[in-house]
Amino acid sequence: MRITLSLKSLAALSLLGLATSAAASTDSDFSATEHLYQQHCTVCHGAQRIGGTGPALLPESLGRIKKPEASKAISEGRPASQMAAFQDILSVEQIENMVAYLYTPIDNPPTWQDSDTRASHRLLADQGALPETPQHNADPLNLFVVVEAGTHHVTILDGDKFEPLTRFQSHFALHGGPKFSPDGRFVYFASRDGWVTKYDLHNFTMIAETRVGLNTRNLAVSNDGRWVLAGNYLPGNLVLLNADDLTLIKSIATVGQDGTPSRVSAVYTAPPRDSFVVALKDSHEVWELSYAGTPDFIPRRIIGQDYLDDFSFTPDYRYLLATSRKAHGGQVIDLDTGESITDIPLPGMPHLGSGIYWQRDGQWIFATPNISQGLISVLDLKTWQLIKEIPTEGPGFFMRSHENSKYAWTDVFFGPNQEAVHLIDKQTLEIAHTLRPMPGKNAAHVEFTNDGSHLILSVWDTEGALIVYDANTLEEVKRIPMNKPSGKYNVGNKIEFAEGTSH
Ligand code: DHE
Repeated sequence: MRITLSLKSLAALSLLGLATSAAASTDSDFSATEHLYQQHCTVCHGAQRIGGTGPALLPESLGRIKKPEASKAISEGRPASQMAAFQDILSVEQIENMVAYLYTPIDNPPTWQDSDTRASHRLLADQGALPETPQHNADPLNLFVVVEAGTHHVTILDGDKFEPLTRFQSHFALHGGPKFSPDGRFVYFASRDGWVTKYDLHNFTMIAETRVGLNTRNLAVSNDGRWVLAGNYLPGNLVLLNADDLTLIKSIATVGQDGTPSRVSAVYTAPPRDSFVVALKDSHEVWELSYAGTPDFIPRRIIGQDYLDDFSFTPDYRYLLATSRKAHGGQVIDLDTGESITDIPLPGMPHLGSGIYWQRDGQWIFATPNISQGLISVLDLKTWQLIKEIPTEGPGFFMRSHENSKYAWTDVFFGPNQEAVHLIDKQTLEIAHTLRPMPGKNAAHVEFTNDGSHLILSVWDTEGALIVYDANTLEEVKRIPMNKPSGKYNVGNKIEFAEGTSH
């Protein structure tokens, strides 16, 4: 039931900076719900519900989630996210009121236009005046870019000595892998609240920043180093930037061919195809935007069998492997022909963006963690047959390996055993070792050095650490205390699109 707000409650809301017309059952319910939102939700979802570390909570962004599902997410939390369970904190009625509130449009929905992007742009250094060679003594291809989620900082680490070289503040809640210029000199970050930044790893200097939207998914850099493409949830669009200085080239509204506006699930570069590949979240479409020659960035639309939340490529970038909610499994899209193959046997909620591939008996295979079940699915990339399901101590988030390592490392991010990390033998497909780097604390993301001799693991805790292991003996080499270190990215591995790392 939609109730008109009293002037008093509108005034109270306006004091809170929230012009809204939420529909709870009465004015006082509404006001109470509003306070509950402020108390429990703002820190992750933003005061104006436009998202922060958590997604935006506006009717526009909740379109694909039915109300009972939203209610369940509030009560029980959400796997694979920081979303906590509120069933012991809020009553059933309070949760229902919250759902009604979230599905009510706000009076002045926040917008973000090209003019806002242009106005936000800042050039922070004159790139042309900076030295073109590394102004440090470390191997530039063995640097690690470490995202410290707890403090919103980034540390640049020497990957031979495992010593921090510099540290700087980032925008709020960096998410997804930072991406690099093809020579490894520049790194580009995207924050959940829409900021794209460019940083010079030769000179340890921030070059430029631009805000491309209110809620951003991730970004990709073209293989020729000329373009940056960011994908947004809010507004639902792609934003193309000049990679030199991050000035806006154009924004492209992500509207399906049937006219449905869509958020962007993810955008990646496909180097052998000279193109960006984009998955739309609210339409069954994959877009390919070529950046070869003098590109017009008009998307080629490929129609999938189902929504695509995230995806992985095959090693030759011909096929894209995505989840399919309809088939309760996976769908494979041939990027050359645009045709789809469905019924790929992937149970639960595979986290395909974290999947990795390697060779076994001369055949490419692909393994993906699963964020709802304690198993790793292993597929043959030629036949798309499931080779094995490897049981783990709980659902996992990330997977990593290196072509010189015999193990694929995977965490147990969710559930009571989150302190564990499994090392899967890449040939026998058995768990060869289970480590518990800091008992009681969440062992998470792993990244290898460029030569694969060592790796760094994040212990995701306010009193967490980076732990350096010898990749062969599995001995701990070093421990660097850190507040919630999340992803780490080795420059060489990333620019080589090395086997075992993320795209
Ligand atoms: Fe991520 C990568 C989507 C929640 C940490 N995550 C990605 C990518 C996507 C994605 C599409 C690949 C982008 C890229 O590398 O360019 N993540 C999602 C979600 O949809 C999900 C489940 C819910 C959401 O709210 O977005 C989600 N992710 C999380 C978290 O809760 C994590 C653990 C903490 C955080 O920072 O929010 C988290 N995601 C990461 C990290 C990567 C990532 C560290 C990069 C991994 C890599 O090795 O490249």
